Amino acid sequence: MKKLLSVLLALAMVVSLCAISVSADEPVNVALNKEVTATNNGVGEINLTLGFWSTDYLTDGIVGDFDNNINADRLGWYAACPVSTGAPVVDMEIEIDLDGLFDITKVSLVPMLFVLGSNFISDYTISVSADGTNWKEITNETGVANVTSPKEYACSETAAYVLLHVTKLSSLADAGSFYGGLGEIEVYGTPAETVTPGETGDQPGDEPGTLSTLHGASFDSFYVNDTLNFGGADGSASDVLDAHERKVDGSDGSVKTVRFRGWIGFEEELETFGYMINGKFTAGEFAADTEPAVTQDANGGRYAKRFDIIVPVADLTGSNEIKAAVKLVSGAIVAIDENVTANGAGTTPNTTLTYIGLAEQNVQTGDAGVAMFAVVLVAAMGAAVVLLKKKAF
Ligand SMILES: [Ca+2]
Repeated sequence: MKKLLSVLLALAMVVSLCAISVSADEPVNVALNKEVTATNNGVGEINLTLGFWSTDYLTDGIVGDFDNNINADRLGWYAACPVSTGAPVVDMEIEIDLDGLFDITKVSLVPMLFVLGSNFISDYTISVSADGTNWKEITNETGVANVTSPKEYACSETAAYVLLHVTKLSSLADAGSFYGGLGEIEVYGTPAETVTPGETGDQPGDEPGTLSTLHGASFDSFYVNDTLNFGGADGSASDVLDAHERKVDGSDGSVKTVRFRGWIGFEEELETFGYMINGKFTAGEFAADTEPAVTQDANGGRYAKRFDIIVPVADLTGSNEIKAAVKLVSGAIVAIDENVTANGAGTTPNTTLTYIGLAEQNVQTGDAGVAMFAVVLVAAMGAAVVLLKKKAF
C-alpha cells in the first residue's frame, strides 16, 4: 500500500511538473478569478444582482446558460439604464486587478449565452495599465451589436490592470430599461519578465524608450534581525555580503527579517520599492527620507530615493534567493543586483543573497551541513571588507 502511494505521488509530481512547464510559455487567462471593481459615473444600474448576474461573474471562468436556476446559472454581468432617457447612454467602468504584471497578448469580451448576445454592449473602450494611473487604450468600439462569439482585441502591453469603459449599453430593452452585459472578460498573457538596468530598452517586446536607465545607486548597510552586520563606509554592504558568500542561515528559526538600506535613482520616477523572493516581487512602503546629496547629478540624479527595505523571512523554508527591487512608473521592475552600477562613492551595489529557511527536511534527513553556516553575518561585526570583487557588464 505504501509503495502504491509513493508511485502515485511520483506520478502526481510528474504531472504537475508538466503542467508548470506548459503554462510558463503559453499565454493563459490571467484575469481568471481576479478582483473586479465596478464604478457607475452616470445613470442606471451597473450591477443587476438577481442571482443570475454579478460583476464577479466576469472573471469566474463560466459562461452560464439560462436554466431559470437562480444563483446557479451564473450568466455574467448585467447593467441597465432607464428607457426614459431615450438612449442607452451610460458612463460605467469595470476594472480588473490582475494581481501582478503580465505581458498581455489579448483581451476577449465573451457574450452572454442568455438572449444570445443581443445584450452585448454597444460603445466601449478597453485600456490597460501597469500602475493603475497611466492607461493605454487598446480599442475604441462604437455600434457593436448582436455578438455571438467572443470579441478579441490584440494587445502587446505589460499591465497589471484592465479597464472596460462602457458608454452605451445595447438596444435590447423592455418597458422600463435598456440592458447591456457580458458573459466573461478574459485577459491572456504571461508573467512579465523582470528587467535589469543593463538590459533596459532591449528586451523582446519592449518599446524603445519606455524603460528608463539607471543613474546611480549605493547599497549602504545590511541587517539581520535589525542588527547591523558590519561597519564600514556607506556603500560597502555589497562587498561584505560577498565576503560571506551571500548566505544567511535561518534554519534554526532565529532569523525573522533581513533588511537593506541604500539609495537608487533612474532616469524616471520610482513608483515603489519592494523585494523579490525567488523572483516574485512584493511591493512595500520602503522609501526613506532622502537627503539632497542623494539626488545630485553625480549620485542618484533627480529621481533618486533612499530605501530601507525589510524582508520578513520567518516563514521561509529551504533555500531562497532574496534581493531588493524597485518598480518604476513605466511598470518595469528592476532588481538591485549585480547589474546595478554605482555612481559616486561606493562599490557595485548587489543585494542578492541566499537565505536558508526553516530546516524541517534537513532535520529529518540528518543533513548537518546546513547548520555550519550558522548566521555568520550576525557575528561579522566590524569592517570585514575582505573581497573587493569588481563587476563589469
Ligand atoms: Ca462568467
